[in-house]
Amino acid sequence: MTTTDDGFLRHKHLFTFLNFWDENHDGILSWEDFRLLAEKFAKIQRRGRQPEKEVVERWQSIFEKWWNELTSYADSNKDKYVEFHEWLDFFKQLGKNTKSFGELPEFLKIYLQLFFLCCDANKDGLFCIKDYKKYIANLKMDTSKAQEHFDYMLIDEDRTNNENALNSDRFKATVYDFWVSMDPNSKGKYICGPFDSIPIEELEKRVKKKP
Ligand SMILES: [Ca+2]
Ligand SMILES: [Ca+2]
Ligand SMILES: [Ca+2]
Repeated sequence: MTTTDDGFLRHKHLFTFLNFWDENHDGILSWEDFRLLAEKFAKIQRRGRQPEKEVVERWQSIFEKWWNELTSYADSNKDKYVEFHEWLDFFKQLGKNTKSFGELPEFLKIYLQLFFLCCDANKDGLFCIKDYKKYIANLKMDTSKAQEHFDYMLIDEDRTNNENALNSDRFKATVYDFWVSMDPNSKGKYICGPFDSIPIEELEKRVKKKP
């Protein structure tokens, strides 16, 4: 595959689609994935202990809303599956129709807030290199370039105002950039992890069509 801008967007999204959302690893998104993610988040909230029924139910209701909202935008053939091409079209459209994270659909704004809270491991309201390394290591991703990738994301504001860290707005803007930017040199490309540590061809093999 050649490195077209489209290939770059595909590569980033294949990485997150398969590693963060396709929880049952069947190469396609369905309610089953979101149900499993709700259980996973309930367990994270209880720091690995078996979560109480109410905690699981609360997460399920959040993820149910997210699933309904995602399918309302992305499930273009209305078969209750979100195939990868539908997912990618959804983010391409967002890139055309929005200018910043503040204009995203509600569930993605909530997701960003939650993602920031999860990543800010020491809860100081900033995302620093230690938080980034912890995040990469927790997800068992390649940590060898974490420092280099983190430095790449920083802008002057992060360096001068926040001692080389991203505040929550900067974090959200950077994930937004990851989601929509077609520019292979964009600053946000490593915020979700070293997507290019896995060749795109390898990721493509894991994507499936509806059974
Ligand atoms: Ca799945
Ligand atoms: Ca579909
Ligand atoms: Ca922090």
